Amino acid sequence: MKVTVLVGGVGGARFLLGVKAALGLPAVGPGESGHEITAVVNVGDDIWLHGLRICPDLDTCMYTLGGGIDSERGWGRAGESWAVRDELMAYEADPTWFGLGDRDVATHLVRSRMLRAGYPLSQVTEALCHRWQPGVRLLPVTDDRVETHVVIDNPDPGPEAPPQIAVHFQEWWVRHQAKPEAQRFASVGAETAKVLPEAAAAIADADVVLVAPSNPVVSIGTLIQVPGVPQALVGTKAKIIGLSPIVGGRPLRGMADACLTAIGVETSAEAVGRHYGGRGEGGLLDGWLVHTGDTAEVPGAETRAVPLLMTDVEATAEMARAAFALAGVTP
Ligand code: FO1
Repeated sequence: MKVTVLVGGVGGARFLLGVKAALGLPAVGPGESGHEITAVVNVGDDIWLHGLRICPDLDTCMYTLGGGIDSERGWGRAGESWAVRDELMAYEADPTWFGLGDRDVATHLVRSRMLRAGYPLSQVTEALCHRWQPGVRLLPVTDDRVETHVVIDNPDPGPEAPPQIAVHFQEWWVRHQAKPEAQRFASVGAETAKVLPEAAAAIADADVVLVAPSNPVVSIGTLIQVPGVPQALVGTKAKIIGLSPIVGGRPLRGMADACLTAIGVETSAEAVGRHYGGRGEGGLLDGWLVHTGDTAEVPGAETRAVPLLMTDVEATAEMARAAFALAGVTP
């Protein structure tokens, strides 16, 4: 069975562990099962810092599925040390608000060297995954630069200063902890970007497409706006099943509520499902899984309530199985 999963960062990576387990693969590392899992990953969080290209969502998926993640943080490497970061701070080399671990820096050095040599991000990712063996095909949604920037009120509006400024998503998310009210999100580069052909094909040829419980605005929202993705989603014969990242009116991790509020969407499983839209009404979803106890009416999509807490791999595998069942496919 060909399973294609649209993913962002931490939640998406954890969900992929369960998808692998549900298909008889070891959660971490490579395996043989006759099934093909392709993860189409958001690149909107990516950023150039200190001359290095950092791809948080791709790295979180690669490290999580390859066994190198620091599972407490949900990003970066296990067993990390911070000498480079501390030296950068000693030089007062801005930005100092983004923590680059020493082991993680090696990933960014390899990636940046390959990008500068002209390799596209998809080939860079394939090369990095040769070491990590994630057991799924990890594809950036595009090889092009698409970055999420956030428009906020100018924190120091001098007489000449503009009333609003745009900051990179990472600055809003990490430096400001998503506190400044996001006036809107801009996907810089989206208008000229094009979907990675292999990613479009993975959506078009899938037996089922899953929308991971990732941030519905800056991860899934950014991903499905890349030119070529909407066409692939409309055209696929596969059922498209989403899993709510909002449980009991709250995001399980991260600050998706700050993002949803910014776009005028209530923080609830039903509101996110309606935001994605039912496929029968021209939206994204054939099916929408919400957590037991939550309810959701999504016109044009079938909704089911199942446990959606990714407490361990088996619980997450059950979520994937529920999504397969809602799609009417059996591995
Ligand atoms: N998140 C933080 O809250 N603080 C950090 O210093 C930080 C550094 C970092 C370095 C590499 C990386 O891949 C991710 C990092 N993140 C950090 C997480 C990152 O902001 C988020 O994982 C995603 O961008 C949101 O999905």
